[in-house]
Amino acid sequence: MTRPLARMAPEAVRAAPGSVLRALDTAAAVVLPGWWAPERAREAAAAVQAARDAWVPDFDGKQFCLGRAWYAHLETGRAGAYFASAEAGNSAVESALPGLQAHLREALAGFVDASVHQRPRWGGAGVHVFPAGGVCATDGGCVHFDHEGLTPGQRASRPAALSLVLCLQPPESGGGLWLWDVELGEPERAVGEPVEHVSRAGDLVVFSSYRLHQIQPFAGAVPRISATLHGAATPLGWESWF
Ligand SMILES: O=C(O)CCC(=O)C(=O)O
Ligand SMILES: [Fe+2]
Repeated sequence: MTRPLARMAPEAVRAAPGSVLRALDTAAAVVLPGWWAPERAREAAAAVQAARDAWVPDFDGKQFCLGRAWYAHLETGRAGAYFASAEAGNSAVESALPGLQAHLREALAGFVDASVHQRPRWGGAGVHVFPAGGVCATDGGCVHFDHEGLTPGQRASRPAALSLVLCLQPPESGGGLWLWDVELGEPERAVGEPVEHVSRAGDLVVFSSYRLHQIQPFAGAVPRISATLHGAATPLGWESWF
């Protein structure tokens, strides 16, 4: 059986700390339509585009990042560069989008009803830019779990771990997020149909970082821009990184 998406109103979620994490017991993802007003998201997307000089190319320019994305650095042999420049990345995000990193950390704290601290020396929330006409647009993203930032201890103990994706600029068409009813480490079995959410500017999607997902191909002349934060439960509240 395919797990459904749960759509929750931002006001209801703000009034009920922990409700997003609880909903994820049975949902593939929680969608918070209009977490930001569309104008706020559009202004943020414009600020990201104006900060072009601060973008870092990932995977040879298939995608770009404002801030530093750990998985992209890890997978391309730049782990050292990640830690050497995480602070500069955080400053670039803060300069283009003041308060975004703290905002997403606070949002996560409400979703799980726990304190959230930024992992020392790691990047805070950052922004992915998938160019119009690029590889992600034509082929879609890779099918993956968001597991790269989990420590070896977390891989073993498997604490709750969430990914937050805030849509700043949707593409003109396509570019939805597919999520499967498959979790990291499950024994191999037939995979059912995915569920899809096609975000509008300002929508926030929250899902287990252990859940298989993929960005769909997209069309049009504008890049697909999304802000992301990852978090996991620890014995002392939650920690977050990007
Ligand atoms: O932008 C999105 O919708 C998801 C991005 C994603 O899956 C990732 O960066 O790991
Ligand atoms: Fe992902």
